[in-house]
Amino acid sequence: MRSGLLTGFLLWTFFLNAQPPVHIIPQPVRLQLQDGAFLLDKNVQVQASAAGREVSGIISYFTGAVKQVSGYALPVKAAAVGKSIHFSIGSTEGVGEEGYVLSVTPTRIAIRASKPAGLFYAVQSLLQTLPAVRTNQVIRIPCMEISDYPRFKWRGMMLDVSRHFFSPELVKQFIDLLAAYKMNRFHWHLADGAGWRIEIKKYPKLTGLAAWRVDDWGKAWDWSQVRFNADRNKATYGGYYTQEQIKEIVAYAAARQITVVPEIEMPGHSEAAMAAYPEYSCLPHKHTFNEPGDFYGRDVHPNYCAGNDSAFVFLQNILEEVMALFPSRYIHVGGDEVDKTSWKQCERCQRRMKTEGLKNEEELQSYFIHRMEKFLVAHNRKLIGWDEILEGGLAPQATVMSWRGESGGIKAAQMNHDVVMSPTGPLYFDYYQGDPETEPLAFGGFNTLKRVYSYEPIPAELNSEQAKHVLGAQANLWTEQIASYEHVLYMILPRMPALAEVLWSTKQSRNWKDFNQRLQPHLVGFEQRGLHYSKGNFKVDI
Ligand code: TNX
Repeated sequence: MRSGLLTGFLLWTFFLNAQPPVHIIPQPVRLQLQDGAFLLDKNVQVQASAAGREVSGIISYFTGAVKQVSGYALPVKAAAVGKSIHFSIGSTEGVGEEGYVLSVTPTRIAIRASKPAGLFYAVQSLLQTLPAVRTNQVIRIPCMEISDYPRFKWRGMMLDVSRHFFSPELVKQFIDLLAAYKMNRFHWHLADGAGWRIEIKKYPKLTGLAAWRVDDWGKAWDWSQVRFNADRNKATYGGYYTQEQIKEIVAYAAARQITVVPEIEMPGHSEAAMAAYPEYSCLPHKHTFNEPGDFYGRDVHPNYCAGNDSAFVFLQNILEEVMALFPSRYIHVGGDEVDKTSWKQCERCQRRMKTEGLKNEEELQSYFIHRMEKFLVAHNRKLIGWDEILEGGLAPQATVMSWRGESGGIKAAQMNHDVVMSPTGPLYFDYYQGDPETEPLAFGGFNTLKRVYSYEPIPAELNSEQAKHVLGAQANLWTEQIASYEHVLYMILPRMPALAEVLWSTKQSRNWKDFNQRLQPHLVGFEQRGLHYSKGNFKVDI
């Protein structure tokens, strides 16, 4: 009896003093927990000591998120009194352009950064200490001091909206998730063989025709039955983003410190565009694009004709409209998996090779990309492309996205070109993350959570100068097999948060066991918010 009372007393005091665990992902560079807590209630006021639209946007993002979980609409004041949360822009030592300093005491939370980006990231850290969904309990934020900044400046995630289309609303939800984990590049794969997804005013057939197909391949994961839905969807399938919608998404992302990098694939992966405008291909007969995996399993793939100047004009006109919509310095021009057969069969291409002194079709591809780079550079933009752009000679200022392993990236960095690492293993999120027997059909491969978490973006082959060319890394979600947004979520959760930690936190702090522990409350949050995620069941990781 006495020992029962004692245990009860101990449990009670433990409960009163228990520090709610802080489970921030990505792990902050410096985090020091202290005794006590800031109790968030309806009397808390917010103070902004920095003016400007961007800062007030971040503050209303914060108060909006707090309102969702607490119900309190915290007032924003020029001079807050009492228990308060202070945002300020000012000098912060050692945390750089994206870093922040966050201090939580029982009466005051202070957030300081040299740029709005840092304030936004501090907000993300703070929000991760709140419940994931509406609660009627008092919210305790543990007292702590954080100073934090990212390891890499390119923390990216690509979404392929060509193979399957996702509405603007879903794209925004995707962006929200990236923002929650301090990711800052959204690579938007807007055009591929299976569908064109961006309105181009000059070429209406791209959206009138090339955005629609008969989808006889869309196997959607049936979430309620946990089995494949084998129904064949014969309806017209597709969609595209209007320029207005794109502007809105770009602004939405910018308010979350995310740059949207658009990709327009060339010279291959172009079946959809070629079906609408066959005159710009080498084989100007009928082209079709009926399947999400349209690039695969054909005899000859159409390419933009490298021997036809009007094909370049076509693409440059498209890029002009693209640049007007996307402020991103980088414009992605694809460049991967070009089937050179049509160029080999094309008289004009062969003639071009002769007049330009090009030895083979690889050099013709390089000529193609060089020409696009010249155009982009003249418009004050930078070209980025998949690692095939190295073949036949890299364009002088191009940045390489290394997907066929890291060798392309290593080579480019050794040539003093910037690089974004995105090797299929482990950064292709269309690959399996668990046992294929129980997982939804995936493209192939195995990229388990642990493999993602263990990824090191700087290859040992690079010396410290060359390593500076590695801007960061990104994961790619190709959607041949992914027809629903639930499935998108399932493929990126929780692998994306693992990648976020790889890209933000220090190399020394990486700890799989600790990450796993911090991840658990996030999984509960996903559950509570109805977000599908993989529980992971791949034995090698356990
Ligand atoms: C290769 S990665 C592709 C994509 C496919 C992907 C499937 C790359 C630049 N090209 O077209 O969707 O594999 O994993």
